[in-house]
Amino acid sequence: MQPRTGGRPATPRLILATRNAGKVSELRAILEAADLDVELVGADAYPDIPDVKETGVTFAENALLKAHALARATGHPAVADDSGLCVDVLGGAPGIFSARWAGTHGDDRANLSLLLAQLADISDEHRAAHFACAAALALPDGTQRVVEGKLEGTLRHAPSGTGGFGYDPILQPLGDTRTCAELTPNEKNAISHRGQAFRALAPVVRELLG
Ligand code: ITT
Repeated sequence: MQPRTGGRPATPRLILATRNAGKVSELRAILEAADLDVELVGADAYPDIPDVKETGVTFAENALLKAHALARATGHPAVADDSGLCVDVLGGAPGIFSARWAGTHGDDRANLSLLLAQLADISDEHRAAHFACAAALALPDGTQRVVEGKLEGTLRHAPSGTGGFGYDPILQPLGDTRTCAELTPNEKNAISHRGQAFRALAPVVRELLG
């Protein structure tokens, strides 16, 4: 049962476990498009809560770890996502290590250069890769759900485009001639792993919070 204010159900608060404002806007737009009345806030609204160590070995495990930690700490439902690039010829690596592939967390330029160097001798036909995303919703009582999204493509030999972040300049989605870094934000959200996972989350939010 929702708490009531002035006879109307209070708008439930949903925390997104990220300090990335772009992710918060993306999920907010998707929840609004699904006509869901929730107050979405990023982890920045809770600066005293420490970041969670990503000790899982799958995207889903890491997303669940982050979502549960935030739900427990805030007493509100929480969403977390974990994503990365999986390269077929590398057996799925960098995978969960995507953000720190070259050693320093979030050094996009070094990560991309290292990956390109590792794949230098690999021909086009063996350069299949995909972005993967798991998005988890956890409630303070321990209830949990996970959904996933995937964007398949091939890896270029050199970066192209200035949009996006991370490995966007080298992933060319199947069926397109541009890299993700050459797509507009709307074009990327429409096909991206995270866009798919967040859209799959909307009915789950409705089921558990609506
Ligand atoms: P949080 O603060 O929300 O955890 P993050 O950037 O550390 O964001 P992500 O799980 O979203 O963590 O992504 C991990 C890495 O995977 C990221 O640093 C990129 O290298 C890569 N990656 C994920 N999504 C990507 C995308 O849409 N385009 C390019 N690279 C992506």
